[in-house]
Amino acid sequence: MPPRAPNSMIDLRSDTVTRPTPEMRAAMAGAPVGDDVFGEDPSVRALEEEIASITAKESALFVPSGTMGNQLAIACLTRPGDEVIIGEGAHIAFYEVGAGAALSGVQFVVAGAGGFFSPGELAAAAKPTAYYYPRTSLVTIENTHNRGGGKVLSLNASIALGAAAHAAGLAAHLDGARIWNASAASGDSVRELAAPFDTVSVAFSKGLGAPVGSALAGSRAVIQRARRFRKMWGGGMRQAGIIAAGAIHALRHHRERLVDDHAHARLFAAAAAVIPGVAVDVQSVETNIVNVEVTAPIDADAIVTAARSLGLALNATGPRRLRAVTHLDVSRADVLEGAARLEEAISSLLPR
Ligand code: TLP
Repeated sequence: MPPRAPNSMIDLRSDTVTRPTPEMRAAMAGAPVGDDVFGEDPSVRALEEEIASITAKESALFVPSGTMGNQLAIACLTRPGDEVIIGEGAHIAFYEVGAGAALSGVQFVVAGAGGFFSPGELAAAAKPTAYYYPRTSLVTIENTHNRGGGKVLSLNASIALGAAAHAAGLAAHLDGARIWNASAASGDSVRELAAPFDTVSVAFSKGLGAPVGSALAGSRAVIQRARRFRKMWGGGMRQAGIIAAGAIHALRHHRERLVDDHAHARLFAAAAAVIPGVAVDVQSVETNIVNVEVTAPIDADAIVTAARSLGLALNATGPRRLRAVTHLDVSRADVLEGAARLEEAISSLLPR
């Protein structure tokens, strides 16, 4: 990474803000392409095969976004009127513009608290089978959990939840937008973490640093249906090999370094934890997301504005909560400088 100009913005809003590296751009520029709506783009096919192999599912589909991957899973695994079990704060229900209701006609029910839930909480959330209840047909889990501060769902818990869903006759989908981080942090392979689920969506444009794209993996039959919905929803892409090549490059070159992002997140968390006016649960930082709770009587939005004027971008994810995310484009020095800028921003707002 080239050294950062002293006062340039340190952007910790999301791991989606990365720019393609020169090597990634070169791979994209040189990618063999064809018309993917005719199934003729060799780079897209190669990416889909690689994802099917990494996740150990029969088939995979390249899609423009994580949102489309998740929503295709819902469309394929439910019927209108069905209920889908989610964890608290699940991206699929709270940050995808109501797509589950609009596109698939489903409603959501939250199991447990804090994002993850146990097999018992899953069973409690599933509706009995009387004809007047909505039919519970699908369970979705997020690993890592975004709202939960990048927490990893362990392999044992994943296996237990998948088994509980299947025993109750429900399908199970894994929102694996950050499954790469979960795998890097836990040492469990993506294949193992995805195995308990019927479908898994994975993202290339978050921790892996590609500019565009996600994939949905699952059985051949489900992915065939998903391909039809993708076209119906306007997601059929033509020479998409240009962007698929960025994803392939990211898979080959940016997975091993995710542990650096995790170390940087822990470093930021430790530095932020001692700032007067905020609290950080340093122990809970397992991957690249840090939740910062504001304990001083200051709105998170006001901190975001003050921090931005000092060259630090972060997100307010609640009235008293900030989120910082580490990624490919921030170094160890950047996160330490970011924490210093956060301290300056907060101290400028504290009542004297
Ligand atoms: N998350 C984004 C924002 O939308 C909040 C972020 O900055 O974290 N699943 C999970 C767990 C996600 O975190 C996201 C994006 C998605 C799905 C959706 O992916 P995209 O943005 O590609 O549709």
